[in-house]
Amino acid sequence: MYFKNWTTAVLMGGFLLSTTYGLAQAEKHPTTPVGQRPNDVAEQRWVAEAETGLQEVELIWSDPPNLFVDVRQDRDVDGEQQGIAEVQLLFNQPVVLTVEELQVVSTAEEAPAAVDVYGADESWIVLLNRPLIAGERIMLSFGMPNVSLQFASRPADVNLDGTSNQADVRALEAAVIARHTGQIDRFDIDRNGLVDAADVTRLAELLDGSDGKTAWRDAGFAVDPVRCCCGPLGECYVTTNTKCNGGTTEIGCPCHPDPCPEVP
Ligand SMILES: [Ca+2]
Ligand SMILES: [Ca+2]
Repeated sequence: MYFKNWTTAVLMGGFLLSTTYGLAQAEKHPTTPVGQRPNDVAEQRWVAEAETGLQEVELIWSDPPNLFVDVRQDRDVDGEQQGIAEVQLLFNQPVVLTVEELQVVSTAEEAPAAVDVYGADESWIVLLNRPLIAGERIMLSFGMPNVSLQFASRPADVNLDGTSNQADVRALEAAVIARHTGQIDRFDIDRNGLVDAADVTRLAELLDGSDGKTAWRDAGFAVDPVRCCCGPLGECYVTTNTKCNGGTTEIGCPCHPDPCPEVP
């Protein structure tokens, strides 16, 4: 089960992890250097880890939550880079995670790598060697079946439709007028904890490329999730294409079992 509502996830995460990390840690989001938008999707062979014997493990909470879209990258805030580079995890039972078990698949030419994993029992933190770059999508999996997370960076795409344009400004303005506090991570573009007119200004900077940074107006982003595909010889691979290659069939991610069962 995943908490798809960000605020719920943060609040529950703060509560659940309060004895270990505290709410401040749960809300922390390190950053991202500005990167160029990946052009084409990448496709990577999936190498499944050996059977762990932890079939019953469930990821019951993460920060960011599964399928989280970061719409605020590409601008530092008070000297702090933005972007997803740290992932906090809470499992339903004690597990042991290692860097070697982690797999990261990305639409970027070079996927971010997990450089550190620390924690104990049910609570773990994964650190990537870089934040997601603008426009990137990744899938993170942990060497256990049916446990993976997907994140994306889509600067300025506030309404999450895959394009950054004036419609996002209108969506944000509506949130400001409505004093929207339910999805602050989408609407608090300048990260000051409030949703107000200053966020509209910051969004305009994202769209128009102030300070010599990329202008994201009319940028189009793929919104499809990363998918896993099974080939005729049982080979499983992960792709960021919009569909599996010919002769292969989409299956659930991460690839498990691998080799995957032959699909009739
Ligand atoms: Ca949009
Ligand atoms: Ca704000």
